[in-house]
Amino acid sequence: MKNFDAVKHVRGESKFVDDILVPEGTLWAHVAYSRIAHGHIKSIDCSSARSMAGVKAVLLAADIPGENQIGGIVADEPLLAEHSVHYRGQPFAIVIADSALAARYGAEAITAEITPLPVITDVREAFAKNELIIPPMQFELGDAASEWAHCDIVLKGTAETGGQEHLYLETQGAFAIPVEGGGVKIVSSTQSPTAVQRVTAKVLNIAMHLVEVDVPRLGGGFGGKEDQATQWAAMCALGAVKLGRPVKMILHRQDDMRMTGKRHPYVSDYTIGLKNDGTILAYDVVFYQNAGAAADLSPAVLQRTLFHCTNSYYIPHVKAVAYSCRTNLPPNTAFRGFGGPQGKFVIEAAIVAAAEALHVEPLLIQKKNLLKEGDEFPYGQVTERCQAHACWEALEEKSPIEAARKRASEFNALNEWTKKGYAVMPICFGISFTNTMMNQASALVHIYTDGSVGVSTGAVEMGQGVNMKILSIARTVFSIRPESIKLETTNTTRAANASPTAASTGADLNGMAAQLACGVLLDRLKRFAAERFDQPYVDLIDVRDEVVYNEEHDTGWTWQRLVAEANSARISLTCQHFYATPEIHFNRDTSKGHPFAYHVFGTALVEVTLDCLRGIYEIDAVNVVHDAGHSLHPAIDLSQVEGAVMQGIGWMTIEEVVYDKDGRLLTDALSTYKVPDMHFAPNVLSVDFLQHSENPLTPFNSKAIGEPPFMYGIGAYFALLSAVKAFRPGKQVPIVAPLTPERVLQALYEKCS
Ligand code: MTE
Ligand code: LUZ
Ligand code: MOS
Repeated sequence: MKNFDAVKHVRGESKFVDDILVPEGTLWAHVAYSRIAHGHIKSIDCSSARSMAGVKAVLLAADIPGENQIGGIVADEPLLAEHSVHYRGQPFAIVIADSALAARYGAEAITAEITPLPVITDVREAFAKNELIIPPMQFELGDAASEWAHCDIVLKGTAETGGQEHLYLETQGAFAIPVEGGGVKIVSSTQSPTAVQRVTAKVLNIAMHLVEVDVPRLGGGFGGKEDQATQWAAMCALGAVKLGRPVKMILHRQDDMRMTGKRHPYVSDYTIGLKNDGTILAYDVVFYQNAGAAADLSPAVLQRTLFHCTNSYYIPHVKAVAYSCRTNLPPNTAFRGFGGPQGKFVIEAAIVAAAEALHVEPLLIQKKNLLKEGDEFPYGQVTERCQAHACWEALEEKSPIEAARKRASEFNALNEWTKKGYAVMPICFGISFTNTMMNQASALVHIYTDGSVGVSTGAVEMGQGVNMKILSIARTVFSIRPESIKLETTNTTRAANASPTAASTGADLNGMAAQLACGVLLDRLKRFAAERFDQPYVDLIDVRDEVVYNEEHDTGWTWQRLVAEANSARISLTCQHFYATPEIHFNRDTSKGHPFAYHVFGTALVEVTLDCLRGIYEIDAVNVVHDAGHSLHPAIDLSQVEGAVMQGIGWMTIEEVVYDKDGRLLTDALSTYKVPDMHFAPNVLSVDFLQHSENPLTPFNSKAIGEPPFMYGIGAYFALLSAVKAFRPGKQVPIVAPLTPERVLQALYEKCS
């Protein structure tokens, strides 16, 4: 089945928020934001803005009828700054005007007098000043402190990873229409319609049932719209209710880059202890997360860093501590991998350092310590259906690692100014929201009297193909043509109290709910048919390819006939179903439990070539064996892996988010923020799916795919590092990502201290 969205996307027919035909009387909103990273607001002067042509209103914190609060996990973030500002780009006023341009000019005419306060951008400085968002978190297995004595070598090190701009093609935006009774209908580009509904109701001081949120699709989210799409929708809703007119806001790219949070940068200190044979005995790690100026999703991200701090390895003694540190940067937020990549980077850095000390290839240590069935994670869960070795071995067969090692060493012996490097990157990623309560979803399925089907769930389509996957589930259950099924927009009145489409669980949770709902409807129809055909055993009625069979005989009834007859017999053709992941639990006090429904495994081999004169590089080949279970849609899953790999490589190599010491984003446009393009993509990006991987907790044994393959990109960093070391053997290179060409040149030519 082709992804039905593809044709519309290519023709430009898909409708995003900015494409909606607006009714007459629609107004446009634009935000005025702080140009200072930290300070007290003395006054805000809106007088000239208010008198400008086309400007209908300027709204400030005082105009909010309900709570001026958008914080999800911690209530620490106002919708509009009132007394103080905490980052550059923090909104403090909304200008509403009769054109987008007038609103923008209005916003530019607003001036704020702000008394500056000291600005912190550095995470270590924030930690030293005890600027913590939440108390520290800790995961512990065994007793690392007393294990060092049993190790042959013990190494200490530091590793840093940078931020990352989401760069969804569709910038943040929303459109709100006032409705009778004081309510509002919002079309939002959000991964979490329910969060938009909840926060808008709170801000407007109205009941949630007065706020309807509709999400047709997103032009990408990548986590950047899990929490941070809410504020723009709430602002539009505020304007719509205040002025009684529809209000629309679409952020300009540069404003979006300045105002919204990104992937969390981390600085981490580790100690790793091994035996001479490469067995890892103990690992101690402290993570310092740069949260930005408010909590947003940082505590959950921080915790996932701990969940994934040992990546794909079994380490018997682990102590991992994590601090979420407050700085004067825009609040950082969810981004594909959700803290997992930051955790995995550090253990990989530790293994590479250990390999150098033991004079072995890192892959020997990686393979030696790979998770096996029954191994315990630091959070107490035990591996089940562990595919770590299966993926590694399948990769060996597909693309022998020894051959890559030989290619590199032979090439490097012959070439002085160009060096090749390679790295293996195994992954293991837990699937479920780590907050157990969030692992629930619902589906509402209507069969119409002509046999066509409409499916609504809480899942948001953001390019990841979740609609197509749910469609294929419904099609498999009903055994009807895909054209007969439509995935409806995601709407809070059809799927209430939905979790965000995040944590890669969209297809798992909503797919299960849809499968159950379709199953109930089919069963109802079969029972009805059994009665009509005097068949005492319902199981002997079958619907296949839109034909109804009784004991394998064609009854002459089509699917359409069955549906129409059932309707005439007054049988309900609608079903709503709920799904909650069974068996999962987690004790937050002890940090032990069984938080994940299952784990996704995989292994990648990354090969690179480094130009040691210019510091630039090419990613030659990425070979992947990935565990997608029984893929619901192999073409979609393939593209998810390909996209995630490129996004991961970008994070590790050329994507560099830079703030100056005053908290000003210097990389606020695509001229200064570099992302991978087709030329940067590897010549070979080959993905094989692991065969025979079962996974009973999902629709048809599938596995979540959205985030895990992002982490293969980490292999690019260590492949490049190995090429650097081939040019300068023994050089102690600071482990700082991204490894931009500038950093490569420093590593290649900096004098040894
Ligand atoms: N793919 C596309 N094309 N666009 C996106 O925004 N988001 C990623 C991933 N793949 C994203 C994407 C992230 S961060 C997540 S959590 C998952 O998709 C969410 O969708 P799923 O749960 O349906 O896999
Ligand atoms: N969001 C969230 C997530 O709220 N909890 C999670 O565990 C998670 N994991 C990945 C991505 N988003
Ligand atoms: Mo994805 S970071 O869970 O939206």
